[in-house]
Amino acid sequence: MNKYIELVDKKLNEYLKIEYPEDIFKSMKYTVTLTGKRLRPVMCLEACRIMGGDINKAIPTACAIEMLHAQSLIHDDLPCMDNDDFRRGKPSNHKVFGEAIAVLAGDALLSFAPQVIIEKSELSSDIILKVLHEFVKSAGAYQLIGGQVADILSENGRGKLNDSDEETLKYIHTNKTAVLFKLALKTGAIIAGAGVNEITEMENFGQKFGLAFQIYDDILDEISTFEELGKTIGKDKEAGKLTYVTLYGLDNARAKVKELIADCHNIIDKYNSDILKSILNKIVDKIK
Ligand code: GRG
Repeated sequence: MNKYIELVDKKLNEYLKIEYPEDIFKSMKYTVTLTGKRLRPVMCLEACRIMGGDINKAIPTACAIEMLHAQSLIHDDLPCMDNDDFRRGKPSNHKVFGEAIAVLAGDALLSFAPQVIIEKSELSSDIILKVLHEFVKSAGAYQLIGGQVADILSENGRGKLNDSDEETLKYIHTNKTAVLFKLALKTGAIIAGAGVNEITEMENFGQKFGLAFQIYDDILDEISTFEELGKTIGKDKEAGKLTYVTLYGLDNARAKVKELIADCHNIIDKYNSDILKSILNKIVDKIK
């Protein structure tokens, strides 16, 4: 896992060159290169490896997905959204560069990421097109942006899907969080040339993992510390946000994470991936 992270960090630094006007490139690079867990690029590379592919071919896509993730964090922290002053243990992007540059840095990452996939991938144009299709679908209003909008509306109990908290919560978790894990695992498998069934298995794994990860994130928002998470805690409750914890309580949330992680193990056990297994185990260990 550390080898993957080193590789991704090296390439992210290489791709994000600082040119005139420096502020925008510095702002883009700031959030992307701050220390994060790098779960999405690691999952992309590992999905490629377990499907028999060459991980070097998946590196541009893995980095592009981390850029998309960083973009969503920059915009999520803005005063008009979650209004968070800290991210990854450091001041949020807009606190360092100002709101105008932070908005533009997010926008710029959103267009630079697919550019990296196109320019840096040593893949056939057929595979690049498939990867780009997954990328733009995931980032758009039918998925990531839709998830964020439903999340914002939930603060005031508005915009419920079918008037149901349960359905709304599943929509938010699927589109705001699971989407990028699914994108990472699916594109890793596509780059490896995996078959339809294996690609679907990776997508199912990403969906279950994403739901578990968002509930885990919401549990940590209640039980963890600023020092451990690197961001302000307890904000969900304060904002009256719809989360698994606010809806069902901590004990039920812990039980749900364990159930989803067990499902994830059932999907990937046959692939013998120590990396994916250790990610799953860490999630369960942290909420004990
Ligand atoms: C695509 C234009 C466009 C906008 C995106 C702002 C937004 C719309 C979406 C926000 C989505 C969001 C912030 C989801 C939270 C997902 C989540 C649990 C993030 C934390 O992930 P970690 O813990 O973070 O993997 P690190 O820092 O370790 O990478």
